Amino acid sequence: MAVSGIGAYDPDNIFAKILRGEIPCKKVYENEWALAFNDIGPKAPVHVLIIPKGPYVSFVDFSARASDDEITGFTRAVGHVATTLGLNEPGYRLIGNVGPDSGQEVPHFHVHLLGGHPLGALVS
Ligand code: DGP
Repeated sequence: MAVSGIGAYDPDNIFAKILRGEIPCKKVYENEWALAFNDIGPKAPVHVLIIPKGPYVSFVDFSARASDDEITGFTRAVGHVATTLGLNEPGYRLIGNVGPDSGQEVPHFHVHLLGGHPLGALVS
């Protein structure tokens, strides 16, 4: 079910539980500011979710409230994962869903990193 609006952060959302170690995940990478793990329902051969460790509902929330260190650490984690998975040359896609129109299901900001085969045009 899609997130119905951008409200207050829910500390019981699934990704918060993953961050607290209450739900297992297949970790791909972690730094001080971010955690990357495989999506439970992959839509491509590589489908990694990268989440900041701080409590941010959406990209808007993250970009407005996160510290410069958090934003840098998160951004570097995304680049590191793409690089270490060997995706830079064939390419990959980053998607960040925000709010109900996007179909965002988990109200903890995250980006999807998809790759491993041709993904086709998103907009044509
Ligand atoms: P979004 O629609 O952008 O909110 O995508 C949320 C993604 O999270 C979706 O692709 C499925 C994934 N997901 C949901 N629950 C879990 C979980 O418990 N573990 C993992 N690894 N991924 C999950």
